[in-house]
Amino acid sequence: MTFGIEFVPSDPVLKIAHYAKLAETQGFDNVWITDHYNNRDVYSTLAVLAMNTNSIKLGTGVTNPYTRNAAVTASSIASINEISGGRAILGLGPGDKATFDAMGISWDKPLTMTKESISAIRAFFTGKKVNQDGEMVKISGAKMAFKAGSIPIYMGAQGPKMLELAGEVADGVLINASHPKDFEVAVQQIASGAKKAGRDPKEVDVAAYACFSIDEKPEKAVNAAKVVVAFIVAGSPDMVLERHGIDVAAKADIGAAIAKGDFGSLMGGMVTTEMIDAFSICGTPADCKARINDLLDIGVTQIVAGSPIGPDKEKAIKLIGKEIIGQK
Ligand code: F42
Repeated sequence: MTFGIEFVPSDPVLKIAHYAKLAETQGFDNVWITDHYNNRDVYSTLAVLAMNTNSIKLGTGVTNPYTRNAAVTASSIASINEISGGRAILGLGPGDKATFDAMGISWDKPLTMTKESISAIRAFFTGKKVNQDGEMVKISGAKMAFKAGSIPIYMGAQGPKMLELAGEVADGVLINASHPKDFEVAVQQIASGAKKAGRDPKEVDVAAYACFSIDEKPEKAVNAAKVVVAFIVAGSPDMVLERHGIDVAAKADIGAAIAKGDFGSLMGGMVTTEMIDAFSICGTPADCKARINDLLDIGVTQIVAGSPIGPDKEKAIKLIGKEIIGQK
Protein backbone atom coordinates (compact mmCIF):
# COMPACT_ATOMS: atom_id res chain seq x y z
CA MET A 1 0.00 0.00 0.00
CA THR A 2 1.15 3.53 -0.71
CA PHE A 3 -0.23 6.64 0.92
CA GLY A 4 -0.99 9.89 -0.86
CA ILE A 5 -2.34 13.26 0.17
CA GLU A 6 -4.39 15.74 -1.82
CA PHE A 7 -4.11 19.51 -1.57
CA VAL A 8 -6.40 22.04 -3.19
CA PRO A 9 -4.46 25.20 -4.04
CA SER A 10 -7.23 27.41 -2.72
CA ASP A 11 -4.59 27.95 -0.02
CA PRO A 12 -1.44 29.94 -0.80
CA VAL A 13 1.26 27.82 -2.42
CA LEU A 14 3.81 28.30 0.38
CA LYS A 15 1.29 26.99 2.92
CA ILE A 16 0.79 23.88 0.77
CA ALA A 17 4.57 23.49 0.52
CA HIS A 18 4.71 23.45 4.32
CA TYR A 19 2.05 20.73 4.51
CA ALA A 20 3.68 18.73 1.70
CA LYS A 21 7.05 18.77 3.46
CA LEU A 22 5.35 17.65 6.66
CA ALA A 23 3.61 14.84 4.75
CA GLU A 24 6.94 13.75 3.31
CA THR A 25 8.52 13.57 6.76
CA GLN A 26 5.51 11.55 7.96
CA GLY A 27 6.09 8.89 5.29
CA PHE A 28 3.54 9.83 2.63
CA ASP A 29 4.56 8.60 -0.84
CA ASN A 30 2.58 10.95 -3.09
CA VAL A 31 1.18 14.45 -3.06
CA TRP A 32 -1.61 15.26 -5.51
CA ILE A 33 -2.53 18.84 -6.42
CA THR A 34 -5.97 19.52 -7.88
CA ASP A 35 -6.42 21.65 -11.01
CA HIS A 36 -9.24 24.17 -11.26
CA TYR A 37 -8.81 27.48 -13.14
CA ASN A 38 -10.04 29.52 -10.16
CA ASN A 39 -7.34 28.22 -7.77
CA ARG A 40 -3.56 28.67 -7.87
CA ASP A 41 -2.01 27.13 -10.94
CA VAL A 42 -1.22 23.43 -10.52
CA TYR A 43 2.20 23.48 -12.19
CA SER A 44 3.42 26.57 -10.32
CA THR A 45 2.36 24.82 -7.13
CA LEU A 46 4.13 21.58 -8.06
CA ALA A 47 7.31 23.52 -8.97
CA VAL A 48 7.40 25.08 -5.51
CA LEU A 49 6.71 21.69 -3.92
CA ALA A 50 9.55 20.17 -5.96
CA MET A 51 11.97 22.73 -4.52
CA ASN A 52 10.75 22.20 -0.97
CA THR A 53 10.68 18.39 -0.81
CA ASN A 54 13.15 15.59 -1.55
CA SER A 55 11.44 12.26 -2.07
CA ILE A 56 7.65 12.55 -2.20
CA LYS A 57 6.18 12.03 -5.69
CA LEU A 58 4.40 15.02 -7.18
CA GLY A 59 1.23 14.63 -9.19
CA THR A 60 -1.43 16.69 -10.88
CA GLY A 61 -4.56 15.34 -9.25
CA VAL A 62 -6.00 15.90 -11.84
CA THR A 63 -5.43 18.22 -14.77
CA ASN A 64 -7.61 18.07 -17.89
CA PRO A 65 -7.10 17.92 -21.66
CA TYR A 66 -9.48 20.81 -22.51
CA THR A 67 -7.79 23.86 -20.98
CA ARG A 68 -4.29 22.71 -21.99
CA ASN A 69 -3.25 21.15 -25.27
CA ALA A 70 -1.53 17.73 -25.00
CA ALA A 71 1.82 19.23 -26.09
CA VAL A 72 1.61 21.91 -23.38
CA THR A 73 0.71 19.33 -20.73
CA ALA A 74 3.63 17.14 -21.81
CA SER A 75 6.02 20.10 -21.52
CA SER A 76 4.59 21.24 -18.15
CA ILE A 77 4.78 17.87 -16.43
CA ALA A 78 8.19 17.13 -17.98
CA SER A 79 9.42 20.42 -16.47
CA ILE A 80 8.18 19.28 -13.05
CA ASN A 81 9.89 15.94 -13.62
CA GLU A 82 13.17 17.70 -14.39
CA ILE A 83 12.97 20.14 -11.45
CA SER A 84 12.07 17.35 -9.01
CA GLY A 85 14.66 14.82 -10.14
CA GLY A 86 12.15 12.41 -11.68
CA ARG A 87 9.31 12.60 -9.15
CA ALA A 88 6.45 13.76 -11.40
CA ILE A 89 3.23 11.90 -12.10
CA LEU A 90 0.62 13.14 -14.57
CA GLY A 91 -2.94 12.73 -13.30
CA LEU A 92 -5.42 13.46 -16.09
CA GLY A 93 -9.22 13.48 -16.16
CA PRO A 94 -11.77 15.15 -18.38
CA GLY A 95 -12.92 17.75 -15.82
CA ASP A 96 -16.56 18.80 -15.58
CA LYS A 97 -19.06 20.38 -17.94
CA ALA A 98 -20.21 23.20 -15.64
CA THR A 99 -16.67 24.53 -15.26
CA PHE A 100 -15.98 24.47 -18.99
CA ASP A 101 -19.35 26.06 -19.82
CA ALA A 102 -18.35 28.97 -17.60
CA MET A 103 -15.03 29.22 -19.45
CA GLY A 104 -16.60 29.04 -22.92
CA ILE A 105 -15.00 25.69 -23.72
CA SER A 106 -17.17 22.95 -25.22
CA TRP A 107 -16.89 19.68 -23.34
CA ASP A 108 -17.20 17.16 -26.13
CA LYS A 109 -16.43 13.45 -25.95
CA PRO A 110 -14.66 13.39 -22.57
CA LEU A 111 -13.66 9.73 -22.81
CA THR A 112 -12.30 10.00 -26.35
CA MET A 113 -10.53 13.24 -25.44
CA THR A 114 -8.87 11.60 -22.43
CA LYS A 115 -7.84 8.50 -24.37
CA GLU A 116 -6.38 10.41 -27.32
CA SER A 117 -4.63 12.93 -25.04
CA ILE A 118 -2.91 10.14 -23.10
CA SER A 119 -1.70 8.62 -26.34
CA ALA A 120 -0.38 11.98 -27.62
CA ILE A 121 1.28 12.90 -24.29
CA ARG A 122 3.02 9.50 -24.16
CA ALA A 123 4.25 10.08 -27.71
CA PHE A 124 5.64 13.50 -26.67
CA PHE A 125 7.46 11.83 -23.77
CA THR A 126 9.43 9.71 -26.29
CA GLY A 127 11.01 12.89 -27.69
CA LYS A 128 10.09 11.92 -31.24
CA LYS A 129 8.03 13.93 -33.71
CA VAL A 130 4.32 13.34 -32.97
CA ASN A 131 1.72 12.82 -35.65
CA GLN A 132 -1.74 11.85 -34.45
CA ASP A 133 -4.95 12.15 -36.40
CA GLY A 134 -7.52 11.41 -33.73
CA GLU A 135 -11.15 12.40 -33.51
CA MET A 136 -10.42 14.92 -30.74
CA VAL A 137 -6.63 15.31 -30.68
CA LYS A 138 -4.77 16.14 -33.86
CA ILE A 139 -1.02 16.72 -33.72
CA SER A 140 1.00 17.43 -36.85
CA GLY A 141 4.71 17.01 -36.37
CA ALA A 142 5.08 18.73 -32.97
CA LYS A 143 8.03 17.57 -30.86
CA MET A 144 9.50 18.24 -27.41
CA ALA A 145 12.89 19.94 -27.34
CA PHE A 146 14.00 18.44 -24.00
CA LYS A 147 13.94 15.00 -22.35
CA ALA A 148 10.79 14.24 -20.38
CA GLY A 149 12.04 11.17 -18.55
CA SER A 150 9.75 8.37 -17.53
CA ILE A 151 6.49 9.84 -16.21
CA PRO A 152 3.58 7.64 -15.10
CA ILE A 153 0.09 8.67 -16.25
CA TYR A 154 -2.88 8.23 -13.91
CA MET A 155 -6.51 8.81 -14.83
CA GLY A 156 -9.20 10.46 -12.69
CA ALA A 157 -12.23 8.24 -13.28
CA GLN A 158 -15.52 7.05 -11.78
CA GLY A 159 -17.71 5.93 -14.67
CA PRO A 160 -17.65 2.32 -15.97
CA LYS A 161 -16.21 3.17 -19.39
CA MET A 162 -13.59 5.51 -17.96
CA LEU A 163 -12.50 2.87 -15.43
CA GLU A 164 -12.23 0.31 -18.20
CA LEU A 165 -10.13 2.75 -20.23
CA ALA A 166 -7.88 3.27 -17.21
CA GLY A 167 -7.39 -0.49 -17.05
CA GLU A 168 -6.41 -0.46 -20.72
CA VAL A 169 -4.03 2.49 -20.84
CA ALA A 170 -3.17 4.08 -17.48
CA ASP A 171 -0.46 3.41 -14.91
CA GLY A 172 -2.92 4.21 -12.16
CA VAL A 173 -6.40 5.47 -11.49
CA LEU A 174 -7.58 8.04 -8.97
CA ILE A 175 -11.12 7.19 -7.95
CA ASN A 176 -13.18 9.68 -5.98
CA ALA A 177 -14.66 7.18 -3.51
CA SER A 178 -14.20 5.91 0.02
CA HIS A 179 -16.40 2.85 0.46
CA PRO A 180 -15.67 -0.82 -0.33
CA LYS A 181 -19.01 -1.13 -2.19
CA ASP A 182 -17.83 1.41 -4.78
CA PHE A 183 -14.45 -0.23 -5.16
CA GLU A 184 -15.87 -3.73 -5.61
CA VAL A 185 -17.44 -2.45 -8.81
CA ALA A 186 -14.52 -0.24 -9.87
CA VAL A 187 -11.83 -2.89 -9.44
CA GLN A 188 -13.77 -5.27 -11.72
CA GLN A 189 -14.14 -2.60 -14.39
CA ILE A 190 -10.44 -1.76 -14.28
CA ALA A 191 -9.53 -5.46 -14.47
CA SER A 192 -11.82 -5.97 -17.45
CA GLY A 193 -10.10 -3.07 -19.30
CA ALA A 194 -6.67 -4.42 -18.42
CA LYS A 195 -7.55 -7.88 -19.68
CA LYS A 196 -8.89 -6.41 -22.92
CA ALA A 197 -5.50 -4.76 -23.45
CA GLY A 198 -3.60 -7.93 -22.51
CA ARG A 199 -2.26 -6.37 -19.31
CA ASP A 200 -2.04 -7.73 -15.80
CA PRO A 201 -4.59 -5.73 -13.72
CA LYS A 202 -1.90 -5.51 -11.01
CA GLU A 203 0.01 -3.09 -13.26
CA VAL A 204 -2.63 -0.47 -12.46
CA ASP A 205 -2.28 1.41 -9.15
CA VAL A 206 -5.84 1.73 -7.82
CA ALA A 207 -6.09 4.83 -5.64
CA ALA A 208 -8.95 5.68 -3.32
CA TYR A 209 -9.02 9.47 -3.69
CA ALA A 210 -11.08 9.82 -0.56
CA CYS A 211 -12.64 12.48 1.59
CA PHE A 212 -10.57 11.83 4.72
CA SER A 213 -11.07 13.19 8.20
CA ILE A 214 -9.11 11.95 11.18
CA ASP A 215 -9.04 13.05 14.81
CA GLU A 216 -8.72 11.36 18.16
CA LYS A 217 -12.21 12.71 18.93
CA PRO A 218 -14.58 11.04 16.43
CA GLU A 219 -17.22 13.79 16.56
CA LYS A 220 -14.64 16.39 15.58
CA ALA A 221 -13.60 14.26 12.61
CA VAL A 222 -17.24 13.85 11.54
CA ASN A 223 -18.00 17.57 11.80
CA ALA A 224 -14.97 18.42 9.67
CA ALA A 225 -16.09 15.98 6.95
CA LYS A 226 -19.73 17.12 6.75
CA VAL A 227 -19.46 19.93 4.20
CA VAL A 228 -17.21 17.91 1.87
CA VAL A 229 -19.59 14.94 2.11
CA ALA A 230 -22.53 17.27 1.37
CA PHE A 231 -20.86 18.31 -1.90
CA ILE A 232 -20.20 14.65 -2.78
CA VAL A 233 -23.86 13.69 -2.14
CA ALA A 234 -25.07 16.65 -4.22
CA GLY A 235 -22.83 15.59 -7.13
CA SER A 236 -23.34 11.81 -6.98
CA PRO A 237 -25.28 9.88 -9.63
CA ASP A 238 -28.56 8.40 -8.26
CA MET A 239 -27.19 4.91 -8.86
CA VAL A 240 -24.32 5.55 -6.41
CA LEU A 241 -26.68 6.92 -3.72
CA GLU A 242 -28.94 3.89 -4.15
CA ARG A 243 -25.93 1.58 -3.83
CA HIS A 244 -25.43 3.03 -0.34
CA GLY A 245 -29.12 3.03 0.61
CA ILE A 246 -29.28 6.85 0.63
CA ASP A 247 -32.60 8.50 -0.21
CA VAL A 248 -32.13 10.08 -3.66
CA ALA A 249 -34.45 12.96 -2.64
CA ALA A 250 -31.86 14.07 -0.06
CA LYS A 251 -29.58 15.01 -2.94
CA ALA A 252 -31.83 17.88 -4.07
CA ASP A 253 -32.29 19.14 -0.47
CA ILE A 254 -28.57 19.15 0.14
CA GLY A 255 -27.91 20.78 -3.24
CA ALA A 256 -30.40 23.53 -2.35
CA ALA A 257 -28.78 24.09 1.07
CA ILE A 258 -25.36 24.38 -0.59
CA ALA A 259 -26.71 26.83 -3.18
CA LYS A 260 -28.20 28.99 -0.37
CA GLY A 261 -25.00 28.78 1.66
CA ASP A 262 -27.08 27.23 4.47
CA PHE A 263 -24.20 25.42 6.15
CA GLY A 264 -26.08 25.42 9.49
CA SER A 265 -28.60 22.91 8.08
CA LEU A 266 -25.84 20.78 6.58
CA MET A 267 -24.00 20.64 9.91
CA GLY A 268 -27.20 20.24 11.90
CA GLY A 269 -28.39 16.87 10.61
CA MET A 270 -28.90 17.07 6.87
CA VAL A 271 -25.65 15.16 6.34
CA THR A 272 -26.44 11.84 7.97
CA THR A 273 -24.20 9.21 9.55
CA GLU A 274 -24.96 6.93 6.56
CA MET A 275 -23.67 9.60 4.18
CA ILE A 276 -20.49 10.08 6.20
CA ASP A 277 -19.96 6.32 6.17
CA ALA A 278 -20.58 6.03 2.42
CA PHE A 279 -18.50 8.97 1.26
CA SER A 280 -15.59 9.40 3.62
CA ILE A 281 -12.86 7.69 5.57
CA CYS A 282 -13.60 9.30 8.87
CA GLY A 283 -13.11 8.98 12.61
CA THR A 284 -10.37 8.01 15.03
CA PRO A 285 -7.11 6.45 13.79
CA ALA A 286 -8.61 3.01 14.58
CA ASP A 287 -11.78 3.79 12.57
CA CYS A 288 -9.74 4.99 9.59
CA LYS A 289 -7.42 2.00 9.79
CA ALA A 290 -10.36 -0.42 9.75
CA ARG A 291 -11.82 1.21 6.62
CA ILE A 292 -8.42 1.27 4.92
CA ASN A 293 -7.95 -2.45 5.58
CA ASP A 294 -11.36 -3.16 4.02
CA LEU A 295 -10.35 -1.18 0.92
CA LEU A 296 -6.99 -2.94 0.64
CA ASP A 297 -8.75 -6.32 0.82
CA ILE A 298 -10.80 -5.39 -2.23
CA GLY A 299 -7.84 -4.35 -4.37
CA VAL A 300 -7.17 -0.69 -3.58
CA THR A 301 -3.40 -0.10 -3.64
CA GLN A 302 -3.10 3.59 -2.74
CA ILE A 303 -5.02 5.59 -0.15
CA VAL A 304 -5.15 9.31 -0.88
CA ALA A 305 -6.18 11.45 2.08
CA GLY A 306 -8.26 14.17 0.46
CA SER A 307 -10.07 17.19 1.89
CA PRO A 308 -10.55 17.96 4.68
CA ILE A 309 -7.84 15.47 5.98
CA GLY A 310 -8.97 16.45 9.50
CA PRO A 311 -10.28 19.31 11.63
CA ASP A 312 -6.65 20.39 12.12
CA LYS A 313 -4.64 19.61 8.95
CA GLU A 314 -1.22 19.61 10.57
CA LYS A 315 -2.34 17.40 13.45
CA ALA A 316 -4.13 15.08 11.02
CA ILE A 317 -1.04 14.63 8.82
CA LYS A 318 0.99 13.73 11.92
CA LEU A 319 -1.72 11.33 13.16
CA ILE A 320 -1.83 9.54 9.81
CA GLY A 321 1.97 9.34 9.82
CA LYS A 322 2.21 7.94 13.33
CA GLU A 323 -0.92 5.79 13.64
CA ILE A 324 -1.43 4.53 10.09
CA ILE A 325 1.65 4.83 7.86
CA GLY A 326 4.02 4.12 10.74
CA GLN A 327 2.08 0.95 11.63
CA LYS A 328 2.06 -0.53 8.10
N1 F42 B 1 -11.62 17.41 -12.13
C1 F42 B 1 -11.07 18.62 -12.20
O1 F42 B 1 -11.51 19.43 -13.05
N2 F42 B 1 -10.05 19.00 -11.38
C2 F42 B 1 -9.54 18.15 -10.46
O2 F42 B 1 -8.62 18.53 -9.75
C3 F42 B 1 -10.10 16.85 -10.34
C4 F42 B 1 -9.60 15.89 -9.45
C5 F42 B 1 -10.11 14.58 -9.48
C6 F42 B 1 -9.54 13.59 -8.67
C7 F42 B 1 -10.01 12.30 -8.71
C8 F42 B 1 -11.06 11.97 -9.59
O3 F42 B 1 -11.51 10.72 -9.64
C9 F42 B 1 -11.63 12.93 -10.38
C10 F42 B 1 -11.16 14.27 -10.36
N3 F42 B 1 -11.71 15.24 -11.19
C11 F42 B 1 -11.16 16.51 -11.22
C12 F42 B 1 -12.84 14.91 -12.10
C13 F42 B 1 -12.30 14.29 -13.39
O4 F42 B 1 -11.65 15.28 -14.16
C14 F42 B 1 -13.41 13.73 -14.27
O5 F42 B 1 -14.36 14.70 -14.52
C15 F42 B 1 -14.14 12.58 -13.67
O6 F42 B 1 -13.30 11.69 -13.02
C16 F42 B 1 -14.81 11.83 -14.82
O7 F42 B 1 -15.92 11.21 -14.37
P1 F42 B 1 -16.39 9.89 -15.07
O8 F42 B 1 -15.36 8.84 -14.91
O9 F42 B 1 -17.75 9.63 -14.58
O10 F42 B 1 -16.44 10.23 -16.65
C17 F42 B 1 -17.50 10.91 -17.31
C18 F42 B 1 -16.88 11.78 -18.37
C19 F42 B 1 -18.44 9.93 -18.00
O11 F42 B 1 -19.52 10.30 -18.38
N4 F42 B 1 -18.00 8.72 -18.22
C20 F42 B 1 -18.76 7.68 -18.89
C21 F42 B 1 -18.37 6.32 -18.31
O12 F42 B 1 -19.16 5.39 -18.43
O13 F42 B 1 -17.25 6.20 -17.76
C22 F42 B 1 -18.37 7.55 -20.37
C23 F42 B 1 -18.90 8.62 -21.24
C24 F42 B 1 -18.57 8.33 -22.71
O14 F42 B 1 -18.39 7.23 -23.12
N5 F42 B 1 -18.51 9.36 -23.52
C25 F42 B 1 -18.20 9.23 -24.93
C26 F42 B 1 -16.85 9.90 -25.19
O15 F42 B 1 -16.27 9.66 -26.23
O16 F42 B 1 -16.46 10.71 -24.35
C27 F42 B 1 -19.20 10.03 -25.72
C28 F42 B 1 -20.55 9.43 -25.72
C29 F42 B 1 -21.50 10.21 -26.65
O17 F42 B 1 -22.61 9.76 -26.78
O18 F42 B 1 -21.12 11.24 -27.21
